Amino acid sequence: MLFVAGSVHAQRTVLPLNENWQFTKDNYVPNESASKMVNWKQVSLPHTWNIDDVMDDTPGYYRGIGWYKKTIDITTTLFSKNLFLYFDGANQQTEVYVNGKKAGSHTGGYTSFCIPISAYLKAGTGTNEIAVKVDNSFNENIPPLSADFTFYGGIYRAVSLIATDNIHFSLSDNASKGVYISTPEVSEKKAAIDIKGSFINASVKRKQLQIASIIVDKFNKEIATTKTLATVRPNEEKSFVQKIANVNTPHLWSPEDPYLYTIITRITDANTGTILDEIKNPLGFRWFKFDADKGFFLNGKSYKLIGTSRHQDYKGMGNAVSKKLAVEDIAWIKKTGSNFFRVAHYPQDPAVLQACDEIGLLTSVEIPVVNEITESESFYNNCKKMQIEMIRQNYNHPSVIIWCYMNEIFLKPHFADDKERQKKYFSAITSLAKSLDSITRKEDPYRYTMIANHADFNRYNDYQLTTVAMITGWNLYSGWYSAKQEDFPAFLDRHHEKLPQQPFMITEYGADADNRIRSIEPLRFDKSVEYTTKFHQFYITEIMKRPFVAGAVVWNLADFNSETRTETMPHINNKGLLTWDRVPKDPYYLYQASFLKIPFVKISSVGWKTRGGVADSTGEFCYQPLQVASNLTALSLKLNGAAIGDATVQNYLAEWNVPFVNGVNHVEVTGNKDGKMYSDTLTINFQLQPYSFNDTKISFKQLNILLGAKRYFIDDAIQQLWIPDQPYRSGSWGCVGGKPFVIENNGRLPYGTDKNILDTDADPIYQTQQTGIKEYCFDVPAGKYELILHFAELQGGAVRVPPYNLSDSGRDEDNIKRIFNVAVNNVPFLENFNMAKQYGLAKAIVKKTTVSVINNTGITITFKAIEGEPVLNAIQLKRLE
Ligand code: GCB
Repeated sequence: MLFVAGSVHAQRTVLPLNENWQFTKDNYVPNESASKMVNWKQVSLPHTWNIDDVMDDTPGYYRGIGWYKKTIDITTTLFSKNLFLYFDGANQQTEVYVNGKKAGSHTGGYTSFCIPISAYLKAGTGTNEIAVKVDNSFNENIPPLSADFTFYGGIYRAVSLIATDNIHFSLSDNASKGVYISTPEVSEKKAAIDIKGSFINASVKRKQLQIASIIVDKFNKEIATTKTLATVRPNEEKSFVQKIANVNTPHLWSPEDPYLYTIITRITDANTGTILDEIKNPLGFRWFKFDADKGFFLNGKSYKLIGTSRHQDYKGMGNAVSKKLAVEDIAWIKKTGSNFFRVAHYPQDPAVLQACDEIGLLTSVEIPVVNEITESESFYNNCKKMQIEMIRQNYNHPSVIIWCYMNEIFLKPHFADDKERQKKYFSAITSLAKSLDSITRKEDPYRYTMIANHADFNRYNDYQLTTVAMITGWNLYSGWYSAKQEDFPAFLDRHHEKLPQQPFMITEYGADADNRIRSIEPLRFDKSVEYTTKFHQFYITEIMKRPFVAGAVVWNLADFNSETRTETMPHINNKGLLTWDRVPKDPYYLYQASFLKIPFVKISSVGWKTRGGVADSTGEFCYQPLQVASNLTALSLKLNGAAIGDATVQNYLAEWNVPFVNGVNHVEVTGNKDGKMYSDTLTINFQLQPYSFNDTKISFKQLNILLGAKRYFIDDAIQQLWIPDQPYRSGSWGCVGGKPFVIENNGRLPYGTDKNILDTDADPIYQTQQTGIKEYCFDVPAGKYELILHFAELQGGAVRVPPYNLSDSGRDEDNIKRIFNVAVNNVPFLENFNMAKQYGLAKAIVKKTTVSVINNTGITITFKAIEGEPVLNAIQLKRLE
């Protein structure tokens, strides 16, 4: 129910309409009694119906129709107004019904839309039903067709009811504000402002009106005003143009000082003086340019654009993220020391750009034309409509400097088997790009245009996608998807050499880091945080060396859902500097160290607080690396009060090999800048494993071991630490025989598989394996032990290829027969064990037993092949008595 308190004044009222909606996936016919059988569930907005099914083990998620309905009260005062429903966004096709009649519809999941509803309303309490049909089915005419993110369905942004006077600024212009502000001339000395817009007279009378635009500063002090008189006939829509030519010594807007004026545009009845409608817009004075040699300039000063992208997605919420959380994300970006935000791959909640204006982040915004196109008029028209909606809805944000309209559009090249046809398809993309570019320049001559390409330089260049837009964007992943990091600087130099006139920026770069995975021997695609930290360090260094690189954008601010992904955290893209629920990973701190202008010292391995490892031969320590991100030159480290040593900070990182002791380790790092001390501390809980089980210094409690892996895994759900395997050593423990499982002919994973392991969220426990294992031994002393063996059949079956995967064409793995017996201290434990047959492929299998060890015989687990090679994925041993 919507209650409108008190009177509604002449100016517009905006009432939030987010509570008490009913939702169903059943068939519904608005306002028909036959629909009474529908099962409704009460929800509030923002809402998506895909929170759970994008995370389960069943591939795919619901892409279809959902209905929302709600009853609203329309008081007589409200009834006399012009009423509109304003949707911040719904994915992706929406039809709006009022009292059973279709009032409007919208195509596209990422731009706002506004539906006039007055004609369908009745005055009264509880008498008006709003029903909204939302459909997120695949539609070949609506971008995005495919992408590395999830197309969650629902009214996933806020809805409001706008009530205006009969005379109001246009609400029918692509859900824009109806008023467009631009600053065609800005300098330190003076600025000129253009105000354009249109208004409507929906009354039956001819009216004489005054349109005034008033600029006020931060303190609400009037700076300049312009007024225009207009006469409007009944039902006439009229446009207006105003100019304020001389704002002297404007306070400039910049990331360091995001000073905003407000521009109030007002319609007044010229005869009575009543204010009929009023709109407020932010106004920021800045000028900027891109230069192919020197990069980007704002207000005459050289800037390297540094920032991240972001998806509107959060753990447990899908894309139905509140405005508050969206705004917090903007603060996370700003706090890296960034000055830029690529709003990719689609326009986001209106609160996002407002926050960028206020906090001081420059932005580029884009429509979701990703990976591929459909060669149809309908597809082209939807792209154009989206581009126009995006520009008009976001035109007044001073933070926006670039409009973008395509991302990696050659990633999924159609017609691979028909080269002639393929050329036509590519040319169709070029003409779509040209028409989107020219629409954009016409809509907004004051900003730049951009396309984000992937690293296939020649193809994009051959089809002019390097030069159609004013700036070329490159998404570069050398050292991640492709093997060699050094290809990254080489690519930058190549662009500059081949296209010396064309400004460019790196629109994406990044590597996955699963915050639960750590490694002392980090390798590409092991998903360890350590690999990714080094990756970013290398990239930052190369980016900063080259003035012609206008900017660089990390992919991504936070981990996000991409339903088709598998890997260590199925359904999640782990390229975030933050986790999905916004916990900073080590590289986040590297960015702070690199770009914050204040002295900075932070133990960046902060996520690796639960550690463990085998003691060295002294039995007292285990050496492991610890990283600190800092912009100081040198730092010193103490462990439990004792000095460990000094380290020079190199490219914003300092590293120590720390002799951790069993139990609590207090680490303190300090540094000095201009006579001032800066420090950080961290407490690490280290589970030291005895060098030899006979060692009396440390008593053995529990071991959790990953086989065939060089990584540590912290199962954060239960704070359990898993350490990598070691070859068996007498007096200790380890594996005998076999080798780590590696996917055949795979150019990426150094070990293990990337398949989703069913029935577990701790996939890394099962994704690696020792193949051909003969024995596993623990030379433990007498006692009672719990032994748990973890298995999964990693070999066999077809592997789906997610849409982002370019050089990987998917695979059909050979199914193999594997039958073996397992015995524990010669007692049969598993017989004729056939994982594929008994459990299925890639399924987590847990086998538990207790073992009593008498005397010093230890525990020996033997694996005997019946067919194929025996395997073991992980093993746990716990002392019970
Ligand atoms: C890209 C895409 C982005 C993906 C990213 C990745 O190039 O533009 O949508 O998420 O790579 O992580 O693979």
